[in-house]
Amino acid sequence: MVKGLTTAGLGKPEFKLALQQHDNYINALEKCGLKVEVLQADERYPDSVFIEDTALCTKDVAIISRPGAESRLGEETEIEKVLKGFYKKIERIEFPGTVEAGDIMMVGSYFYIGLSNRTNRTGANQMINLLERYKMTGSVVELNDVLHLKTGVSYLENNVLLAAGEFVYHPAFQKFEIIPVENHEAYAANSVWLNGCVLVPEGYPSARDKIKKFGYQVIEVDLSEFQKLDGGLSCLSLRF
Ligand code: CIR
Repeated sequence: MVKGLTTAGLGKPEFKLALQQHDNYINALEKCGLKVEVLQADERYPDSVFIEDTALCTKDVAIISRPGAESRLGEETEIEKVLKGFYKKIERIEFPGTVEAGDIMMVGSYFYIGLSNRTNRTGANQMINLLERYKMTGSVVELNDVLHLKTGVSYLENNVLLAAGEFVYHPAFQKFEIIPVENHEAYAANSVWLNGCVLVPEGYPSARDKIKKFGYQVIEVDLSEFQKLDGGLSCLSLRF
């Protein structure tokens, strides 16, 4: 993972510390009541720890994505093999479509799909068509400043949306009650709601306190070594 893609300028991750942080992340998921299956490292793909990008897992179907980053193409084939053990129905994004599922935010049966450097319009349209085949739907959101949609926005259920930067006043999201994350804490905008708990990256006290004020139980996880690779809290797991 130390060879993963990055624009963060925060230096190389410290591998041992990353392993510890990964263990703590798993413990936090389990604390929220999840059963966790940990996959073996795949040394061919330094970014494969950011497993969220490789598939969209819905209730009835898993949709295997097709990474927009060249070096990540192939990760999805491995994940498909694993998801076959959990899903009867598997669909796929096909060439020339690209989708990284970090660009997809689930709000019930509605999915917001970020158009980014990694997710193109063809891929997003394929995704929406597939969702509609399974009685779900979605729409696209254009991004300007972040890697993936969920780098800057997270749905915390109960009509509450945690948002930073370009998403705080984005017209697509004004129907939600927005918890604004300050710019210097923008990394915390990628938090995850799980069974009523919210996992928040450690080191962002203002965001943490705002989320607490909304009545959520908060669990903090230090992910500094993954942040060095532009990865957030949601990216490290597929949750279904
Ligand atoms: C990448 O650039 O693809 C990885 N270094 C980070 C991916 C982060 N994934 C995510 O935000 N869902």
